[in-house]
Order: sequence, then structure tokens, then C-alpha cells
Amino acid sequence: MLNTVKINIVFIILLILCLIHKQNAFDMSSSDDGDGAVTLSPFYSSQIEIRCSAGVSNRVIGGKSAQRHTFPWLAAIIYGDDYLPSCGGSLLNHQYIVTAAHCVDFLKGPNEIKVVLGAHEFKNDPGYVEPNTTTYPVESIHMHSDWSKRTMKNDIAILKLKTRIPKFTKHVVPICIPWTDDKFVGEMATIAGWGDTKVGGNRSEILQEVSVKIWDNKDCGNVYKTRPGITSSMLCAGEAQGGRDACQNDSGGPLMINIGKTKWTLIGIVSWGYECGRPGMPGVYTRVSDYTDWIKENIK
Ligand code: 4AZ
Repeated sequence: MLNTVKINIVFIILLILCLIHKQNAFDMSSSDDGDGAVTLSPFYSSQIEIRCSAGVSNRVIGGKSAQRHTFPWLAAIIYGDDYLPSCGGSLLNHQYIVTAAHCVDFLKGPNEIKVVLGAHEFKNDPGYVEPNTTTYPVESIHMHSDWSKRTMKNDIAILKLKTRIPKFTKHVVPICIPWTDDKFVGEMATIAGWGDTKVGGNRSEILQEVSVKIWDNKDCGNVYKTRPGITSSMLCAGEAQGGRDACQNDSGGPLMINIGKTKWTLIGIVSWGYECGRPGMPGVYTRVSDYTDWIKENIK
């Protein structure tokens, strides 16, 4: 009898220890350094063995300054000795960023760019380094083998960072990639970037965000009838009245949709468009759901 009670107590203690261990397994942070390490949602993106999109609650033309750390997967791509980013990108796991092929197709090598993660504000000033940001050199650039500048088809590339990101924090979290080929027509999606705030204008020092409506490809094909034209692997988003759009230097950055409130998913990559924010002229994005297999293959 006493033995049975003892065995039961040991079993209950083991069970409790198991549960505590499992809880910690969901917590990718050590939270011992007070730098705001986060618990990522226990959510697997398209079988990528990484949890994405923390439970975080719109230059960009017609946008507003983003709240800090709303888009912790946003990567800034900086050329050479520049201080301001020239393209955006999205963090997918501990070592890989997805961006537009046209952001990197002219480079002689990966050492001509660097990636800044955790950023909110850049200044055209050599003395300014934003706290909580990390700059990563790039080990390799992998453009889609069928990327075509002429047709703008397959405007997607993967950057491998030279070192693994040691730990995700509230400043640095990967985004989910689509697990459905839902086209989300008529829904609102969000873009974010440090790109131009008007055509031929200046880049924004503070991260801007704006929401845009997702178009039916047929309607978009009617707008962009001539070269390069709209293919099924492109996605269009914008406002009929114009005024809200991505622009130069936002390229490569994310078009995101917040599915189920906390699962930010990358559905588009800023690619091209006729100017920015023109009424009836949507921005054109690489349709990420058409590339999930290619992405998965190239980020491991
Ligand atoms: C560009 O030049 C560019 N309005 C990016 C996006 C759009 C237009 C131009 C969409 O990189």
C-alpha cells in the first residue's frame, strides 16, 4: 500500500516535470538578459521546422510610422557603405532572408551587401547606430534560376547570413510563409519599408507601414496589359483611389496578412509597378504561395 502511494507520488512528480519541460520547449528565449526575448507561437509554417510570427498584435506611400517591433522579421538590405537601406527582406528562420531578385541581381558578390535586423530607424549619419539592431554579413545569394528582368517573372531571392541568429527576441522573429494558396482577393494586407515616400522622393528614416487591398489578377492584367504583364505568380495590391503603395527602396520587403490575429504570413514580395500610389495602378508583388517549395528547399 505504502509502496503504491510512493510510486504514485513519483509518477505525479515526473508528470509535472515533463509538463514544465514541454512548456519551456515552446519558449525559445532564455529571458535572462532583459532584452525582451519572446515566446513564439507554437505554430509551424508549411512544415518549416521553425516557429514563426510571434503574437505581435501600415516608404511606403501614404503610410504612417510603424510601431517599434510590430514587424520583427523585417530585414533592411544595405549596399556597400550606405547608411540607409535600399531594399527590404523578410526573415524566415535562424539564417535565411527572402527578398526580391532585382534587389541583388547586379551585385558582384554577397560581400557588397549587409542585412540589418531589429531595426526601426536609420539615419544618414555614420555616428548613428540604433540600439537592439544587429548587422549581418551575407554568405551567399540564391536568386531564382528563372528570374527575368525583362518579364519580372520569379522576382525572388534568398540570402544566407554568414552566421546563425543565436536567439529570437522581440526585435527579431521570423515570419510565416503561406500554407495555403488562398488568393485573399479583396482583403487588406500590410506593407512595410524604409522606401521612398513619394515618386522620386527620399527614403524614410523611420519604418513606414500601410495597408493595401488585394486585387484579382484579371483586373490587374487589364491595368498592366503591356510588358512586362501580370502572370499568375504575381499578386497585385493597391487602392482604386491610389495614395497607398510601396515605392522604390521598398522592394524585396513584405506584403503581409495577419491570419488568425497573431500569425503574420508573408504573401507577397515588393516587386514592381507603374510609379507609386497612382489611382487605379496597383503595386505588383511576387506571389509567395507559388514559391513555398522553392523557399523551403533553399532555406535549409
Ligand atoms: C521600385 O522601383 C518600385 N508601386 C517598387 C514598387 C513599386 C514601384 C516601383 C510599386 O522598386
